Amino acid sequence: MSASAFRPRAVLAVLALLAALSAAGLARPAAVHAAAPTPQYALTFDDEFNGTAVDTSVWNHRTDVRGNSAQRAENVSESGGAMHIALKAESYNGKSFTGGGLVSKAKFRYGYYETRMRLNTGPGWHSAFWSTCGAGHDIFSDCKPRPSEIDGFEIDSASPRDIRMNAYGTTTSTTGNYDMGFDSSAGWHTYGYDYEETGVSQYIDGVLTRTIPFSAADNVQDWVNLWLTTIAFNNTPDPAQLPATVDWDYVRYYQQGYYVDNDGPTQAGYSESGPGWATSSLPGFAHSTSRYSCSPGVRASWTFTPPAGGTYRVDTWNIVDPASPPDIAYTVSPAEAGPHTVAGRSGTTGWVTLGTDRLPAGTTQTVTATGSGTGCLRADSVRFVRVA
Ligand SMILES: [Ca+2]
Repeated sequence: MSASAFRPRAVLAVLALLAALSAAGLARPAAVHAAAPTPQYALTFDDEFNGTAVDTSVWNHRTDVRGNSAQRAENVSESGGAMHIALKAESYNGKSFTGGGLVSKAKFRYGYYETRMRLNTGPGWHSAFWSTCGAGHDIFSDCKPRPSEIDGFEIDSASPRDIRMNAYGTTTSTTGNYDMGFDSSAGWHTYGYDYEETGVSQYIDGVLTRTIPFSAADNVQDWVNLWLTTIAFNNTPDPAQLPATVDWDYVRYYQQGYYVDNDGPTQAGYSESGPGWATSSLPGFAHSTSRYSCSPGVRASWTFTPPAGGTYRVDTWNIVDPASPPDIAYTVSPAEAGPHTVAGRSGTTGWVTLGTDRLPAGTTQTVTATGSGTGCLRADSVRFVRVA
């Protein structure tokens, strides 16, 4: 993804509109957003917060006790086209302050996440738009072992001009605090992060501001829930400035790449035929499991229906091993080229491109690998990346 694909003129127009609305006293701009990094990204999840109550079919509430606050479901409301997290001075669950937040029930991975947010005024509160595993009850025991965490932004209300982005996997990386050039409690702004295999990039009002690159050793590759939360943390709130609210206009998630895997949230698109299939000791993409069968004629298939028409590149995660077939036959249907043969015993484990095809919206594409009986067919993940 390249920053140059952004449309700064459109962003400037949006900013001008925001300024006009603000001057007119309209606090919440309607239906304006910075949009995804390139047109190849498709919106695959969103909540515009246009209802009168939080959609609990989509969201769990953050209800843990952390830092200086306990989190309460009743502190989160939806009205006027936005979601609001109320920040209060009240005794609850052993704390003197309460905050709250939402945690998606669904897990996501690579893609561009965006929200528009207006911070509270007054110190002591820590707002974050971030990705990690969990149901919101206890961030340290919801998921074991602790998975990747990407903090698309963290803002401490004691320093409302400063933002940071962090990535936690095997290693820890942070941009450190830096000045956004505005007070995030004084108005609405758009905040995004693009989480990809190769790193995570932070966007403010549609402008790429910071990138944290990943190496394979960083291991920041998990399926994770999406969190929009505000807790009392890092500083002590001032009761004289409470209650207060942090307002969230919407949350949107866009994807350019779609992964179909034998395990995890997309395993419904994976199927096997023939005897002898078992889970391998060889890891698949991003530390997932892989499958294998040594029987002749067995097949593994991956199916994908794009959310938007376009040109998609098809890659298979090829697990190179001395026991793999020397040549693995792949078919892609429908496809503009093929069939394809992938070397199973030479080279290194990783993505191998099978082809690039135009797919109308709603067309299901199927990738099939067939075992020859010479060696053991290995099956893991196929990705479909929209390139045009
Ligand atoms: Ca896998």
